[in-house]
Amino acid sequence: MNELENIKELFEERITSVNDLNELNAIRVDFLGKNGHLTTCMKLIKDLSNEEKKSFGENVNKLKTLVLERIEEKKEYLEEKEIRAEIDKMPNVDLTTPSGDKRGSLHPVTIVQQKLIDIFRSMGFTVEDGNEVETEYNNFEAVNIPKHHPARDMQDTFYLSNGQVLKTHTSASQNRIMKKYGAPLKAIFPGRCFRNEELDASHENTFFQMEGMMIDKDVSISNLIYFMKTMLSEVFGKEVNVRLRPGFFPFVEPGFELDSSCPYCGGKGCRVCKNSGWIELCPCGMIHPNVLEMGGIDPNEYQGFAFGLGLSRLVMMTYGFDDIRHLNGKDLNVLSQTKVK
Ligand code: FA5
Repeated sequence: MNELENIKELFEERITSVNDLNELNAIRVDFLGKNGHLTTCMKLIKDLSNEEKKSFGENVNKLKTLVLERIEEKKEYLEEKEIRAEIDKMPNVDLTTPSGDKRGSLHPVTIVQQKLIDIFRSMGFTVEDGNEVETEYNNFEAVNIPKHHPARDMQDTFYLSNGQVLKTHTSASQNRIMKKYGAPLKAIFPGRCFRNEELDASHENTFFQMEGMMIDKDVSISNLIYFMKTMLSEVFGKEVNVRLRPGFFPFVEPGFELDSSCPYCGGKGCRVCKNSGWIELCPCGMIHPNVLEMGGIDPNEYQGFAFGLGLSRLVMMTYGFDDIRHLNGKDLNVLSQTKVK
């Protein structure tokens, strides 16, 4: 017993004065190593009488637990002390201050998307999240594109082994949102879309759209024109005109391509509008009765419009990028929102 008390005293003395991790390791070896004080005590147990074995064994174990705990505590303390010493040696810099010119920035898509969200929120629309991986049903069937319908060819996508798809358009969320809110509803849902495309300056395999839907009693094409004109005038910071041309999408009837008068030349003709005075911006239309019905909304009672803005292309136009691929690239000129010409 005396022997154990001596070991404990010696341990306390050494652990209290230890100053670095090497010294701590030496203590561990001296007490718990192969020939350490405590290991030697353990070896003695076998030669004791049964009674002595029990109490001595218990006491050795208690001391061993204490030694292990104290070494662990000290280790944490010394490690932290070493890190602090390293930090103190470093030049006096505040790692939390922004780094002047090299400061990061939001991605242009995020900036334009945020602006659109603010505009639509101010007009009473809710903002919804969409999935990037969708069921084939939501992406196609629920927007009136049954299996083997030729419209599927316009949006070739990536099929996953579980039968789901990378969504080809934000319209894939229409069905879920109708089921979530029922009618009436006013919602926008921006999101990343994927298509198996030939890439060029205006086609990416990964790009952003922003969808919007308004469903209520007596909604007409006039409402669609009003909201689109207001949104585009806000985005471009000046009053623009819009015009509708016929467009085919199985999920709207009638369907349109909506053009905006060119905000850069005021309609006179320039490089951006390819001298036509108009820019093609936003496919849209009145929601097809089948689509409303599949979303659980009675088409005899409610009507609605939907649009699918090409957000990446709008960003290109807003910032003057000549190639959509900059948006998924790592060119710092793009990420810091300077014009790439
Ligand atoms: C659609 O995706 C329809 N879902 C839009 C819609 C919604 C119509 C609601 C009616 C009602 P479209 O395939 O034309 O339509 O794509 C819409 C916009 O997304 C295009 O005008 C274009 O700006 C953008 N877009 C389409 N494909 C790409 C691509 N590969 N790269 C970049 N932008 C693209």
